[in-house]
Amino acid sequence: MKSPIRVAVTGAAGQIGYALVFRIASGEVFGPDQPVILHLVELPQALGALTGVEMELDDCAFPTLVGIKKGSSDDLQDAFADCNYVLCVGSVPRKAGMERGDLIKVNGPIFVETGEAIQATAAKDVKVLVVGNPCNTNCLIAMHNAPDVPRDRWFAMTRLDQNRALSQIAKQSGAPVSEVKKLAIWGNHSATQFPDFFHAEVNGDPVPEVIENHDWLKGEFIETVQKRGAAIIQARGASSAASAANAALHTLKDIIAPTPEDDIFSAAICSDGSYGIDEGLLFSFPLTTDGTTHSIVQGWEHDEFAQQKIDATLKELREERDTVKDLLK
Ligand code: NAX
Repeated sequence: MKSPIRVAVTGAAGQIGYALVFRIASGEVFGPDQPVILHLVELPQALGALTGVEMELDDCAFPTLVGIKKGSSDDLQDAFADCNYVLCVGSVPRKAGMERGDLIKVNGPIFVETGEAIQATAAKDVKVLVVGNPCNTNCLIAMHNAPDVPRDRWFAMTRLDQNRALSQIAKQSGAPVSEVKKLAIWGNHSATQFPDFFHAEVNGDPVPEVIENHDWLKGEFIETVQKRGAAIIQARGASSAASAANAALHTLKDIIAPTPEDDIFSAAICSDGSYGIDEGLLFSFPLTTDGTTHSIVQGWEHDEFAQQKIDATLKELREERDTVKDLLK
């Protein structure tokens, strides 16, 4: 038996957390022969609810779950001690009347503490995935406050956007979702993101050839993906939870296993300056990995339409970075 890995999940008693931790415990991500110790982290007032989650995990009797540690957001250094993965799901949700800038300011200090604690006590090989919004900029803040943790360990989640885009293209083309590949998300996990249909393929053919209605691709498709989160809130009366948890697990699988040769995955990572994106910004790109080292897919050309979309999401991320500049070390 391998030695256990430790996976921390903040906001573990929230709706995404509840949809996430059982699947991690089941062995679905790290495999049936990889023991896992879960570090479940919550605000002090949610620790009671967290005990209920812990009891249910016990009651699943998962063979791969060999330990549970409960942690409080009051003591993140203890909560993240020796963790190999830290999934930052918990953050203050956007309330009615709150501007995006207000949300960034409320959540920023949480991610200062998160970064400091990861640097202080997490395992040397730690990888961090930020889900809590605004996830790109929260991740940027945490990364800056953990300067000793290499920059290729930081990810903010855009897999949900990628999956939403995959399923829209599958429906429109009539192909199964498994035949849609290379569908990248560029930029911010927000309504400015650019789901790049130009480089996507269905059964190996370019999407703009398979789907002849380019007005749909440039209009309704992009808008549906950009505004899917809001549409789900309206329909369900609550924000995406199962699909968001699924995307978080999907991202972990994306980064720990080699990418299939005919595909890419998307996550926001620390830009190296590729495609003219400011170095150091947390920006979503098309990525591939050998299971250890990921890299940005190079050489994709963008026409004027696509470049305008990328410029718009870049502008938004620069503004977010400026809003939190006091928190960046
Ligand atoms: P919930 O409000 O159901 O759960 C959040 C949980 O986090 C709560 O239990 C709360 O007690 C806890 N929490 C808050 N601050 C914390 C802190 N400082 N430390 C530890 N725990 C803390 O929200 P949920 O629906 O689970 O969403 C969680 C986050 O995911 C939100 O920020 C949401 O905006 C974000 N999302 C991100 C997505 C993405 O694609 N990147 C999509 C889904 C989701 O909207």
